[in-house]
Amino acid sequence: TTTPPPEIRDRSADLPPCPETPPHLVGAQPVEFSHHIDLNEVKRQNPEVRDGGRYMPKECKALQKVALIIPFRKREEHLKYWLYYLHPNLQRQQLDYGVYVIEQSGETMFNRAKLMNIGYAEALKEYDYDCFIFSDVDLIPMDDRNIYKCYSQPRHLSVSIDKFGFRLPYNQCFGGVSSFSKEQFQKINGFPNNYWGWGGEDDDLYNRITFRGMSLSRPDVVIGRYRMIVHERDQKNDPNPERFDRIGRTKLTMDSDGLNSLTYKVIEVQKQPLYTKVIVDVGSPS
Ligand code: UD2
Ligand code: MN
Repeated sequence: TTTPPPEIRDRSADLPPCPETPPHLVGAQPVEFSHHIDLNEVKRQNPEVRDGGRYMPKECKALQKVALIIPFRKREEHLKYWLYYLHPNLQRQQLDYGVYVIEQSGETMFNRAKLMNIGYAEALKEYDYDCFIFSDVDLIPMDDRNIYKCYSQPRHLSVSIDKFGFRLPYNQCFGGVSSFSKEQFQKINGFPNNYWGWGGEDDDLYNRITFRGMSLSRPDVVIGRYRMIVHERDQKNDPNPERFDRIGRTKLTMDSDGLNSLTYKVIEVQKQPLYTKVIVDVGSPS
């Protein structure tokens, strides 16, 4: 016989595929940041989320395997809200998903884009993900019809943020939350690794998409509503003075700076109840 024993068979293999439109979505929902979040409580409220922040629906076979990548340093409170609001959403969206918090160790200048590339590489070491959501830790969707999956084009999900009056600040804006299939992400060679400090890396990513002949997909401004937790600019994330020059050179740099030139050191991988934390040494500007 060629049938594997049941214990090594994929539990979801015999299930019907999940429907294109998840049946239990609630639509618009209130989001606020005044109450204190206890992660033990969040864990109890999400009993089906397994250690490391993994979940897959048991009623159907998920349409996509999604890794959520969050760049992180010293934003513990924001992360609590993110986990509190997103876990219930992602389960209602019937995704087979895992949450990866990529923490930059040390006090060097923050490098958001490189942390995203590292998250992509580390998530793929664990599971055969086919879709990657890159999300700031401080952005919470206000509508669960904004599905955290991949589309036929790279997607900008955070189109309508309270901080910007619920509209796009500029048309090429690509910051906040985005999604890429594995194929789309490889096609652009991932994020640039050489943006240290605040700004520009999201515009470089936008350039990469257009230079590879792709376009952006977006939800409408109602479904794409978000709240951003109010915060000051962090230490060691000062505006990058090189950003304007760099985004003018994406075409020349994108083939040699990205996934194919990524180097870093993993310091520790922690399986927390609601997420996987990967602490990394990203190096310093070269
Ligand atoms: C904008 C963009 C963001 C990024 C950034 C420039 C939107 C909605 N957001 O956000 O995607 O392009 O500008 O780099 O357009 N972080 C930490 N610890 C730190 C510093 C940063 O965890 O010390 C992480 C965290 O996930 C944070 C993200 O990096 O949300 C972006 O940093 P930010 O929130 O300070 O930047 P912001 O709000 O201007
Ligand atoms: Mn922010």
